[in-house]
Amino acid sequence: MLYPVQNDKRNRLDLSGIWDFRTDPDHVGEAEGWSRGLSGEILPMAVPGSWNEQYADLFNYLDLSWYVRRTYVPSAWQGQRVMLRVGSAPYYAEVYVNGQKVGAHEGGHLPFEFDITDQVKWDEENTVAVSVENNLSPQRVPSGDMDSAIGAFASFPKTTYDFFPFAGLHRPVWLYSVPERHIRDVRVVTDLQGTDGVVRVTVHADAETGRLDLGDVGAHLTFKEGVAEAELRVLGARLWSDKDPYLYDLHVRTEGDHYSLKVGIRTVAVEGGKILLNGEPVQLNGFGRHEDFIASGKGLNLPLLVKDYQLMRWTGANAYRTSHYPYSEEEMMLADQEGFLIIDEIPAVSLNFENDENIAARLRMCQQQIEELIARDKNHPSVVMWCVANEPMPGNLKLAGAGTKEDYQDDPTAEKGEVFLNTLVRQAKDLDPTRPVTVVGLMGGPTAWLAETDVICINRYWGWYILGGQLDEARAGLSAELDRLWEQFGKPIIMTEFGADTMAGMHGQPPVMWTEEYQADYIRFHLEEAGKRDYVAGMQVWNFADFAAVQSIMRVGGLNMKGVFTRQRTPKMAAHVLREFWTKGK
Ligand code: BDP
Repeated sequence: MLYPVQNDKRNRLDLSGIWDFRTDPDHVGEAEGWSRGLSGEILPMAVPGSWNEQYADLFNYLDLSWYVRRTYVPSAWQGQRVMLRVGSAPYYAEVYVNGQKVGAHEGGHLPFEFDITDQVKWDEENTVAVSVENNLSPQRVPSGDMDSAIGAFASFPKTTYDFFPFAGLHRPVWLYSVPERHIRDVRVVTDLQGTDGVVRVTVHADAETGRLDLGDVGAHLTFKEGVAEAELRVLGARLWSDKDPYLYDLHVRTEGDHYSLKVGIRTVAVEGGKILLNGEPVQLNGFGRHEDFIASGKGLNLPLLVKDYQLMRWTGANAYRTSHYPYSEEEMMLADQEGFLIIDEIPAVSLNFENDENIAARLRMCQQQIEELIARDKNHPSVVMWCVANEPMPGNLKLAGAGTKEDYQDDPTAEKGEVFLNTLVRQAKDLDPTRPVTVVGLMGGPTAWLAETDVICINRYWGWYILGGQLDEARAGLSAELDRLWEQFGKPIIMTEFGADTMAGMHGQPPVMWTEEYQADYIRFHLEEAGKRDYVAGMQVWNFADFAAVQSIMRVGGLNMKGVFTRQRTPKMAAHVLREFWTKGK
């Protein structure tokens, strides 16, 4: 799937703006023809955006809702294929044009599109309607509405994770047009030979011949059954890296079509305890994050993107993980441009393996998400790793355990989880053999679940969920565990989460939990211990900023407060500690 572009052959019309909106708790909208226009209690609703943040009354509403917008389609587009593309609509969406259903999509955070050429009216306004619901269900990924979340983790809404399950049209809805005979897909893989960059391009198109151009290098394309391949050699290439994120413009032209994209020439590899970018060891230091902000919720918010990148750079970070779902394509493009190294994650957070029917449904969804994510993000130089699950959960978790086979010998979910996760890891490797693949492991979870991954990614809360208030003991626990994992796997380790909830403005001497001093000391000891170990290939703090959480006794004021910035993006003391470590010598 290609990101729509505006150029000499293609057109794009952004339908972002204020749409008509109405909730449909009784599910009568389809029968009553709401797809042709809403009546009754219509609310103005911004797209992109989450409805939960725009109206207090809708804060906890996750059920069916309708969005409707009218638009002309420019007559200059006649003769082209017209597509309707939705950037993200968690969780299940149906799309209508002029009252006719053109398709449906399941799963949030990934784009989908339909060819609506036959539905378009050229001389009058067209009605675009999207119905969306984000009901929580054990068969969805991520899952919800399950009884397993009890005790301290019981939350409202009833999720299996702590971030708020925002709903709505979170990314732009576009109309775009392509020539009748068009380029369907482009895949770019880059390699290095000495100082030369090798750019291998595969183009899928309805065409006989075509051309590639990248700077002053070009190649002819000859299509066979809709596919053409060519290799470009860039002598003395300027490589893409976090320090110099240089991008080349690649133009693909066929008889009737033209598509261009940015290409970063770089390689990623794993060797022993190191991650290599262009053959040199690199550290992935930064954050776990969320798409989350006041008023926009999980909606694409461009000024916020730019600001967040600026703040991450200020700390000295060069990496982050798209915890716990794919982020917007605009975000990925900014990462290419700004030189961030991304661990790109599907929405598989807190998978569990307890009911065979649910397991099968979740596996199907995870496989779809991996396919859609790799199709979407495969050409971004910033994406250096795929992550196919965050904190899969054994039935009988040994929170502070070592996660050995013996620890889990009486837990049947250990085996089921292993089969499930290995299936995902292998799928990602098959679809993209050029990037490492990981699973982010839960504290105390079975370490066997990480065995097939290329990089050992671990979330650990030494000094928070265990040994809270006891930073010396926590430091010893962390150190011993890091060394044990290195001994067990001999692969690079990234701490993809470690963090302490901190109420901005709360101080203490001695530094007790929840104070800014505690978070600062907590982060400091983690970075010190990591710095002593060559095999630690990155430290990613949980979280970049405070974010909206489901309500529970664990989350003050509806927020997870492990951010080193507040939700409004003011720094806590810990942000300065990161800056001290990560900008040293820069
Ligand atoms: C980890 C999860 C993350 C949570 C975090 C926390 O991966 O989504 O927000 O813990 O509890 O278990 O703060």
